[in-house]
Amino acid sequence: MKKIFLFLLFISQFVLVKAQTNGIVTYTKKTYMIPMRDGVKLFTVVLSPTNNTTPLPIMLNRTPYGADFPIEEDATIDVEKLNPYYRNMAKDGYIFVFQDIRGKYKSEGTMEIHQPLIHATVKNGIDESTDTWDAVDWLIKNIPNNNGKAGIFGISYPGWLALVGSVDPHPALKAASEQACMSDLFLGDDFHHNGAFRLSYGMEYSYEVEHDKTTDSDFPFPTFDLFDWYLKLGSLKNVNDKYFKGTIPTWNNFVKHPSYDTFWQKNSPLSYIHYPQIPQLHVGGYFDQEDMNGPQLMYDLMEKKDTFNRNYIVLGPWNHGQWSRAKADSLGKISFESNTAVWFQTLQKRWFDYWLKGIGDGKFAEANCFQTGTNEWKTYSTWPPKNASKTKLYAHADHTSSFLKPNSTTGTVSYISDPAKPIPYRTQPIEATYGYGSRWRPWHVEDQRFVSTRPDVVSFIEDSLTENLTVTGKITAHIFASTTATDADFVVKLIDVYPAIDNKSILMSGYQLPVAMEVFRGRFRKSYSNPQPLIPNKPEEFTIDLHEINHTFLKGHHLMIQVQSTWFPVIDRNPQKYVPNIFEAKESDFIKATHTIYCNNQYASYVELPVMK
Ligand code: PG9
Repeated sequence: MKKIFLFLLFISQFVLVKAQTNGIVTYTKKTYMIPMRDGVKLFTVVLSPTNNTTPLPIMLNRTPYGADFPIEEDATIDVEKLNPYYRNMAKDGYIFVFQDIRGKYKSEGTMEIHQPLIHATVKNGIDESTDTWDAVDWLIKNIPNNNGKAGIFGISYPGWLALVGSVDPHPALKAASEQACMSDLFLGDDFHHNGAFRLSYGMEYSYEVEHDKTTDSDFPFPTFDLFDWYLKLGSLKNVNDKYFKGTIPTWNNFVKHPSYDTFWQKNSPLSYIHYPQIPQLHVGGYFDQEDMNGPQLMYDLMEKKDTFNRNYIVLGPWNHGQWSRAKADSLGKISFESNTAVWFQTLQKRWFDYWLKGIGDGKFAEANCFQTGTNEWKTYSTWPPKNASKTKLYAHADHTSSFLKPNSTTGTVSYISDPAKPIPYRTQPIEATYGYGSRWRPWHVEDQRFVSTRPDVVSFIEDSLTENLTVTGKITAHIFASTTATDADFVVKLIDVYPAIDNKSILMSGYQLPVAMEVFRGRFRKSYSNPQPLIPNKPEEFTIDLHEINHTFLKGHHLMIQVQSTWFPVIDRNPQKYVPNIFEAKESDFIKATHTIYCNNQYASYVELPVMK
């Protein structure tokens, strides 16, 4: 997420949807420098309904991406020009507050990306939770006509800020909605997935936020298509040697902490978030290209201790933050057959109206999870639902997959993985992540036919389904594999293959939609903290969490398992020769290797599916 999105957050006049306002026609802008407990002042924009005299709740959004927007102090803005994300709330009256976090844009202080909460353990410790507390305290005391209640919401980094802002909250903070927060930056989400480093994202994002604290910065790439640029970059040590020169703290941390050491463990919300202290609505997208894990893991974590029933989740068919747009009826070529953004924004309003204004009966479904395939919203009293039965989809050596375990004692499938010829993770050109024309946002639903025929991609396809098959909950791959080298990555995809002639939409015929996919870095198979080399030619089990989905494979479609070992440049190249720190690998450490997937009775590779009865 970056500034361009935040800009839209404020003035989306290009997507006007005319609707009846409930009396509120304009909002007035005021700005403040709000003092924190250590004297650092944070730049804050307040939008209040013009000439409001009714006590209204405060909705807080804290951000590293620039809270200000280009209208003058005391100027008014037409309610219809506010972002659709919260426009329906604005029409009924809220006081919206946008705040630059310390160290970014117009706020004082210093920042480094995503620091852990420390206030509970360090005397006089300051963190984003205490800053939220101080901001709420000041707002409640100083903003005219507030009703003494505040809510906090946000997407991505602001989603994480909503999550941590509701830890040890100010008594006036009554409800929160973390949306696409990140859960653990080593195990999943933005910077690493299962220990594999997200190169293009990690490099471009850390530069964006930390190169110049007063703005967002685009790395000055000399080419449009970055596939070759990243390939020629060679070893990751060249990033600091040639470009960053040690000036980007988050990059330096990547280099210093190549495994799940105490730095990452302390940094992880999994270590400092325990239970929902106020009502929390987690919101996530199945196809979120940045923070797919966070909402699922945070819901799950808090749910274990949700004694007051304050913990709720919404999962939709979305990419990163897509629910905040005016329209979300499709992603790439995948149609959702309804405007899911409007559906969500209506729920979001109901949620905050209840907790902050006392409107409604407060009956919210525990889980609202869109079902892709059938394209229907479903509600569940537990998430994932308990009535799914775990079913194994096996890979067979003849490149088929089926629910039957292989009989043969010998089946295997091998391929050569060459770090010099990595597989693109999406079709070229690989535009800069947030650059002009970037197709970063829909890549999770890209048709996989562009790689399926490569010799270093192996596929296992099932017969066409004779009836619909609904898979709801966590998908886990169990891949038995070996390599001729001493390290390897395994990318596993569960793919919905559309019929050769799709009568529903002929243009979708044969489409290969990845409904779940993830990478695993082999060295971490036993421990993320103590990586170990693979033993050449020894089959081992790699257990890979492919996250939660809710998908119906329609009658006539096929299920397909696909495995490959490079996903470039979103994932850095595993040298395949084990070295203690891949950020310091030499060019000569990057070697070709033959990887073997085992598909036999002794070592049966499979993907476990929670199939709904
Ligand atoms: N995904 C972004 C992020 C990066 C790193 C940490 C937290 C968030 C974002 O969109 O804000």
